[in-house]
Amino acid sequence: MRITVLAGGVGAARFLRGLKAEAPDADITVIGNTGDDISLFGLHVSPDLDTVMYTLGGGISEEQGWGRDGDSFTVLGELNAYSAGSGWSGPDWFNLGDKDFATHIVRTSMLAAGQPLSAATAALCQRWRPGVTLIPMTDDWAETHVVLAGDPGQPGPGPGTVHFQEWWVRLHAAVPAADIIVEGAAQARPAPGVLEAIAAADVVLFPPSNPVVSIGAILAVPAIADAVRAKTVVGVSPIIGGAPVRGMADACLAAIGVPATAQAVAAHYGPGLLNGWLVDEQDKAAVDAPELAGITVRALPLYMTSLAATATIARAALDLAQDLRG
Ligand code: FO1
Repeated sequence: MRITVLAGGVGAARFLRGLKAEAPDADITVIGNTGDDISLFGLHVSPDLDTVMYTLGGGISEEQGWGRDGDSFTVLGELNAYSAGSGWSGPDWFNLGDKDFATHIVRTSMLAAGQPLSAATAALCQRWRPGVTLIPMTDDWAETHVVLAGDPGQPGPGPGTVHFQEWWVRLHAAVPAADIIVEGAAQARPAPGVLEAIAAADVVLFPPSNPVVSIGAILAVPAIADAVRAKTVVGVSPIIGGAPVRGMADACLAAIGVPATAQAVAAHYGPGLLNGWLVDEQDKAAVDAPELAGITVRALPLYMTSLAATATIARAALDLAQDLRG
């Protein structure tokens, strides 16, 4: 069975562990979000690609959901020491670990040698062996930026726009966002293998990733959205009981005017894209919601509290896809 998954960070990576356990013989291709990517200290950092690679490859920091297990932060401390008072300064709010730096150095050196991001990702996966084919959504530049909401009482230009990571990590998404834009996505081409993996898939899955900055960023690449629309797509709600299970997807949804409910997220994707939708039992009202006509909704426990629980969710997604394909 061929499964293609559009993946963001932590939620997707944990879901993929369950999917691999539930379908060990499946050929799984993961299309990873690169809108989160950021250049720091001259290095290209790909947080969502690394979270999938480390999680499935066994190198993830479990408590953080990002970065390497058992990492130290000596290099970052040294960089910050140079920032103080010298003519140079670098961000001190993005915690890059010493082991993690090696990943960004390998990636950046391959990019500097003219290799595309997809080749660098494949090279890094040679070490981690995640058990899936991990392909970035595009090899072109595409970056998620957040337009900060100005103070309605203040005339003049708003506070401006920041890189998603600065909003997410430094500002903790606490400053309201007026909009979230994936710069460059409209011109970006799918990376080699992306369209083929979508076309060849028996099912395309949306794991419980952030619908705006993860799944939404991948779908912002026009050719990808068009290819996905032609397939049977089953999604897993990242929102349970009106709140994101993890992260701050509600702040992202508010930025685009979508309520943080399992039903509203499915309606946001729409029946032209989404064919099946799994919601938690707390949201079972979505099963018969007229707003979701055209989308088959099923309710079951959605908390990924263990590998077995996650595998059960993955099984439900595959079964729904099977039923939808007839
Ligand atoms: N997220 C944080 O909240 N704080 C951090 O200091 C942080 C560092 C970091 C370093 C490498 C990396 O690959 C990811 C990192 N993240 C951090 C997560 C990152 O912001 C992700 O993009 C989000 O979790 C959304 O996927």
